[in-house]
Amino acid sequence: MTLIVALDPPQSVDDALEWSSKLVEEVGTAAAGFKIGLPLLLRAGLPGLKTLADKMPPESLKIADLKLADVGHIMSTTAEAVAAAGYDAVIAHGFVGVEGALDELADTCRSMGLKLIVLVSMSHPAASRIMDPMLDALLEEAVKADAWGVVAPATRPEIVAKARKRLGPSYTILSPGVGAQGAEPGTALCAGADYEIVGRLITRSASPRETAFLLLEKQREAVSRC
Ligand code: BMP
Repeated sequence: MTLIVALDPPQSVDDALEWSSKLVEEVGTAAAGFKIGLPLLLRAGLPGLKTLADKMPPESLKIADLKLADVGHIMSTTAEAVAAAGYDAVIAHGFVGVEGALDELADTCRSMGLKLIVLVSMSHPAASRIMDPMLDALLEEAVKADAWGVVAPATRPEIVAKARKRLGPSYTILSPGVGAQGAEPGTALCAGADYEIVGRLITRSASPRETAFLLLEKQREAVSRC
């Protein structure tokens, strides 16, 4: 499976936890995993995130995307909290670097059995100007931190390809930007990603389950051609 669903509730939804739980139930094992972020944490709280994690299929990746970017002990404390709530991966910004930041977080992740995912570029336009000139350095930090994987944008598949070339096959690459942000399903997979992270295309569709399966089919078609 090559799909991670981003559970970002719109502000218009009354009960963000119910909205997310329904999506988890509908999409189920069509997704390899689910990603939560600040919009859901702020509305459901940590107990809500725990309730949600318990509803996710046991084998699914449960990613806490809080885009950590702080000194080591603060990121570590945050990681411990999300691990206790049932999540098995955390995302941190690569730009904070290893010494005094990602090194401590990496130790905590190891001791808690958490996967560390380092963000090395982003899917929005400004990232190509601000972050991409630092791509090589950010990838080095991810390697030095012994990350499990990195985030790289489906909207700029050449960045995904560069990341794969530098990291080799043993790292996991996760790519957001498919659907609402314009990248076609399969674009990032063809460039070397393992998973595409998809939010609104699925979560705002009339039939999230059907849309998820359609997307998987489109990914398969694209991969068969690349
Ligand atoms: P959507 O498919 O609705 O655009 O959602 C994309 C998801 O991926 C959001 O949860 C967002 O926080 C995340 N994301 C992103 O869009 N670009 C990045 O560079 C990094 C992300 O984590």
